[in-house]
Amino acid sequence: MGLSEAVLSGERLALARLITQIENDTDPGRKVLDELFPYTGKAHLIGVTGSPGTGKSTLVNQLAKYFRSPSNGQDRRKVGIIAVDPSSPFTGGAILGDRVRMRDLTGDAGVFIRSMATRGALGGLARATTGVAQAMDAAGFEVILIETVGAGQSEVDIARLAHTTLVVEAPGLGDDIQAIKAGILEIADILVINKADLPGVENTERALRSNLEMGHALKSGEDHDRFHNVRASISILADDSGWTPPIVRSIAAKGEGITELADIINKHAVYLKTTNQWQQREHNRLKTELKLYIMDRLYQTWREQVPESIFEQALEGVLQRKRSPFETIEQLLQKSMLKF
Ligand SMILES: Nc1nc2c(ncn2[C@@H]2O[C@H](COP(=O)(O)OP(=O)(O)OP(=O)(O)O)[C@@H](O)[C@H]2O)c(=O)[nH]1
Ligand SMILES: [Mg+2]
Repeated sequence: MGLSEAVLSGERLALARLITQIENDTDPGRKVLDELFPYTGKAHLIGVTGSPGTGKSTLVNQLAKYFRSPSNGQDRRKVGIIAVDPSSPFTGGAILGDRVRMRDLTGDAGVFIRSMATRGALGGLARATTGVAQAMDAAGFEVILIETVGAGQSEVDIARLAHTTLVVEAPGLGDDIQAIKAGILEIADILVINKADLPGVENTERALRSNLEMGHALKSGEDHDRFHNVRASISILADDSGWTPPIVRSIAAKGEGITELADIINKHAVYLKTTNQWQQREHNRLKTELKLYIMDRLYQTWREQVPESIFEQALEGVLQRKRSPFETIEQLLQKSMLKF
């Protein structure tokens, strides 16, 4: 049996092998993904992002347990987890910590966990993450949780690869919510205030709400009076698509608020499907994916044509302020065979 068939039939070892190939961006790995692509598109991709230490891994662990629970009144769903760690190497503390936190999920054949670290060039991580999500999707994992630290553009890109994006905040990160600086609130479908057992929850919620109001309500001309009659935990601010990014509180460490959160995640999927926006998201998602591939591929191809010495020389010219980066790129492009 080939690797594709083995993955399709749900063999864990085959999936693990394929994922390694995807991470290393090998030709055979790409070929298997090509073969599997027609079998993808079934999973609900859920991005979980937010500032470091807000409890994302703990939350992902709890959500996975919930989706695996036979007692939640719904079908048990197979859950894939991708923990993307943009900073630390594979053996890093954060990932080791995640392993410990997710220990209670191991041994369940309906859960597959993979941690990934940054490698390769521009777009490499997002590309690999997409590939891993596709592999899990083809292998029959119905819910795929993708955890990223919301610290920069690459995390935002990864979040865009999801159907539903959770932005996780926690009290005590300072008056200014860190994620706001990264513009990450704009990509939130659901806002989670985790660590709701800590003091300052009200402040965090107020800060989030006022930022949402600035971002969404004024734009869409919502009637401000409506804000006063609303349940504290639910925001009525609608984005352009008509979805209201709710604010949900949780205490992931104690498993509190998880049922409510899972419920809203499911509602978001239903909402997307009944309003045709699932297709719209798929369109946007695949567009982002194609863009990432193109960026990655063009950059790699171009770099292969430009000898390191020439690149370094050009960089030196920029360092000495002889030429601007823009002029430098123009010159380098003229020297290479790739024309734009
Ligand atoms: N008080 C409290 N602590 C929590 C809660 N949820 C998680 N924690 C703790 O917060 C710490 C960080 O949790 P993680 O789940 O690793 O957070 P993370 O966002 O995944 O962290 P990074 O991946 O490193 O950004 C751990 O010590 C958790 O036990 C909660 O609801 N309340
Ligand atoms: Mg984590």
